[in-house]
Amino acid sequence: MDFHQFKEEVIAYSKEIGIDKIGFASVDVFGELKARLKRQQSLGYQSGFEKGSVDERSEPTRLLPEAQSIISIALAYPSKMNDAPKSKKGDRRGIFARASWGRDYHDVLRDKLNQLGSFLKERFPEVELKSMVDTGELSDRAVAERAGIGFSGKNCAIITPEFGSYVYLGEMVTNIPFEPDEPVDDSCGDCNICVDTCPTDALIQGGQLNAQRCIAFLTQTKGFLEEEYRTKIGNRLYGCDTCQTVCPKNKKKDFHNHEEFEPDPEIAKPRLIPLLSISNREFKEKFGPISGSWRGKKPIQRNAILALAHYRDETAISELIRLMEQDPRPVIRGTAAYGLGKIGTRECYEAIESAKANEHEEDVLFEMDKGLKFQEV
Ligand code: B12
Repeated sequence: MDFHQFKEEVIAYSKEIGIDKIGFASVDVFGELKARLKRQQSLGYQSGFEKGSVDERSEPTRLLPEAQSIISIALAYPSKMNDAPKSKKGDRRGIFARASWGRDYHDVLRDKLNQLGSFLKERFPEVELKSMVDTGELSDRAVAERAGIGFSGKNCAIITPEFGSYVYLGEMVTNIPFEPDEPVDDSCGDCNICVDTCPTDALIQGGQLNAQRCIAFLTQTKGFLEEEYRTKIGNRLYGCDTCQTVCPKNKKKDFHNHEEFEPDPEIAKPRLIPLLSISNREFKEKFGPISGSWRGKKPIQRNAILALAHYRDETAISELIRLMEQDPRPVIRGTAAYGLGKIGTRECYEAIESAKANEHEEDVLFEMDKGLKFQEV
């Protein structure tokens, strides 16, 4: 078989099915990644969302013993929302990060990889393959970097010359000996804007992130949010885009190549107060199809309370009192108490005082006291 010709056919087919960029990489051990993963682990900088051992993550042949190449794909997503509703006083809204706009990208990229897999199988019936999008062992970024999709920026993102960093990544390990592509040159240069702008100093240095401090990670935790971050999270309900929006390489990059990634503004930038009383069924119906709902309703509601507190939105007081008094989840009761304290009207403090008498959970009482402390400031 002429694998050079075959590669050209795969590239042409990928364009036909709407893959924005494709690249080919060798299956050599990812030595630099291995060292980085070990370093991150020993420093406690990992998020805990990573799958597999360091060896599985950096040695593709552990995942597919007959592996000979990796095909990396990228799909561009929009950076601007058409007709974005304004978050106004008395009608405040939260925001989902761009990577959660439109339909869950995992489904869309998996679908593309399945189509690509069928194409390979038709022409090369003895093909063996293993596809991954986000939840697999491989580092999608390390693969993309090697396959020439883009370079690894100081904000950690893979930055493509064409679409900036607003691309989703996925890959397919195959037993076909495709010729590897050349990596793209790193062009961050002296620019350090992302590192300097990160609201929580999570970017330790260019290319190194302490995920435990990254707002994208913090929005996805299920417990009480540490106090240090409660204001910094702002109105973010899921994810954080700061290190991407400030990146000069992303200037004027806004691609609407895929209908699936077009955000519904009422979902990507939803009103905050209705989120506080949304039923499980309604949440699943409305937010289930987006990637930002994968951790369930609780973190989104906790973040919505913190966003209302951030805005000191007095129109939320009655709903917050209801949550503080009646919600079965301690994280929600406690965060509501804290939020009421921050909003800080007399009604808020009186409500916290009286709810204290019926509260037995220590964590929640602790938050109630924190809420009451705002009076002294
Ligand atoms: C865990 C995880 C997170 C964690 C930790 C992120 C992190 N930086 O490690 C949290 C929850 C914080 C997170 C946040 C986000 N994530 Co995330 N996440 C992942 C996941 C599952 C694993 C990442 C990982 O292993 N990190 C460990 C570090 C050490 O490795 P790495 O970042 O993968 O790759 C770096 C190293 O490989 C190193 N490297 C290795 N070899 C070499 C060689 C050279 C020469 C160089 C220079 C560097 C280098 O550079 C790479 C790039 O920085 C991947 C999916 C996957 N399976 O890979 C998605 C993924 C990285 N996330 C993604 C996205 C979109 C995001 C967010 C933008 C979402 C948002 N808006 O909130 C933020 C961005 C935060 C940031 N600045 O990184 C995309 C990135 C797309 C892109 N263009 O880069 C991925 C690839 C998912 C996908 N399939 O599209 N994420």
